[in-house]
Amino acid sequence: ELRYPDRLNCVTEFIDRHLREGRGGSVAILAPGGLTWTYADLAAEVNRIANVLTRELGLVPGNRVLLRAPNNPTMVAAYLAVIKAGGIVVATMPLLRAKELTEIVDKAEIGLALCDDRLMDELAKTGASSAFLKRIVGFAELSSLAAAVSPEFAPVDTVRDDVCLFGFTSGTTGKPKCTMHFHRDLLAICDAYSGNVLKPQATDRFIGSPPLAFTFGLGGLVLFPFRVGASTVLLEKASPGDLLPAIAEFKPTICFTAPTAYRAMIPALSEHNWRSLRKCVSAGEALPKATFDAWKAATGLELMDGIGATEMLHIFISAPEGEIRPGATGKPVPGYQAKVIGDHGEDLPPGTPGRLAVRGPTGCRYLADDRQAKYVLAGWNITGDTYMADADGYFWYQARNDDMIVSAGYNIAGPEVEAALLAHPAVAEAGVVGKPDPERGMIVQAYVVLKPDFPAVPAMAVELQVYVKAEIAPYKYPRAISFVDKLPRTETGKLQRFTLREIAKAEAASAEAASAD
Ligand code: 3UK
Repeated sequence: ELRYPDRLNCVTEFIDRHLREGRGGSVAILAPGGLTWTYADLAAEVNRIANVLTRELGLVPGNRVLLRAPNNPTMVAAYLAVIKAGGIVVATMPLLRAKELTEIVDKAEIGLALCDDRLMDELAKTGASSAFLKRIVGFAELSSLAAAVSPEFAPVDTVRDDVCLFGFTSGTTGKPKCTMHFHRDLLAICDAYSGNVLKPQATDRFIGSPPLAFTFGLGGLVLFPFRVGASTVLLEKASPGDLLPAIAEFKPTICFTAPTAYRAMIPALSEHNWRSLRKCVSAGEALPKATFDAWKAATGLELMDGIGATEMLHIFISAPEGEIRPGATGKPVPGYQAKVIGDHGEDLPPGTPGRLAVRGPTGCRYLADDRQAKYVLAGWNITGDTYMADADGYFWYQARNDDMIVSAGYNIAGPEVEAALLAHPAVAEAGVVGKPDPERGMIVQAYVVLKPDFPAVPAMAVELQVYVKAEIAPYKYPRAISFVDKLPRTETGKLQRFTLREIAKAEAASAEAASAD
């Protein structure tokens, strides 16, 4: 069980403790352009910003502060300064537009924003129209204010159950959901997932692509390294094409990114020196076995899959090295419980797919949302995923609950068909959804990105259909295959099946109109 003192400001554990224990000279942050911050440098920067927040910007404990920036050192310092000053961080994705920022500002009742100057425009539109947002401070102004104040700041004396961060997820549709996390949660994800599954050392160096506004990135690129006094490489640009050269330059040992990025890096591995890598974590969406196998064949490393959620802050099902089963997500992380339940909440036996429910120290608490009554039952969070448990307690991902395709009475999981397609040597990416069909209700429609040098011709579609029929139950094969240049994805690396479903629906409607003519 995870125990923390009643009075706790988590930033003291992530930074001040290292100074107290003589590690102030260890490197905390590296960034392109030669920037290096030790833990002492980081502590001073955090303290200066905390002084600006409390003395000049009027922050009082419990205030919510919006952060908007790419992954860079000032973003991290501002993040930790808000928490050290007793505030609540609301970090936002760099690609969000004014409309989405306004929804967040209104829902979280945010009065102050700290913003990288390059991302100011959309936020300024929000500020102009908001009843809540009173002040936006650019990073350049923040730095000049910070340079004029003391590098000492005593942490605000919060308790372990004080909220210190709001996590927003937009989901695929509708209004953004907001979940609340405590000071102790930020330590708990380090001590439960990172400490038991990832097991980093102070000598490790972390790198990766997820934005810090995505809690996958916050954990993997800030909290896990800082918990053990390790270092992190922050990249403002971290597409697969940027990540490999950065790995060659900075020689990190631990990498965090999404399955699609690992797939995209495989063909280019031979052109870069990636051999410093020891552990590679994959999350955000399902890791197909074909991707696991291809990464292992190319690097000798076993990708560490893990399912996490903003609701639970980080990963709650995964497997340590030596216990990985390719194709399975893993077992509940120590400290968490997971189960597969039926439509009426009953436990389902091994081998039966059903709804995933998870319970643990870090969630789930929605802010002002009737989702709490619907999706959190007796402490168990219903994640919205269909999973199957096996007799050994491993959990196997099937689909998002609404990504099941019902075709001529069969239930077909889109991701299973995608995984089968990805095992074919010609396929780079695949997205599979239901397409309305007058006879079958739905047919299985695949959108496929081919690898370079494979022709997008009808014979290729037939070859893929034959291939899938041999890999999985034949009734699951994609009756329709379209070749596309790329698939729609979120900033967090998730396939936007919602968008694919709309495309499929429009295609079906126009096909029907054409046949009626
Ligand atoms: C899906 C996965 C299969 C799944 C997240 C690690 O993704 C994160 O949080 P979100 O709130 O989305 C949660 C949903 O994403 N998912 C995530 N990982 C996996 N599906 N296999 C996986 N390994 O539908 C889940 O319900 O954006 C991931 C750490 C922190 C996070 N916030």
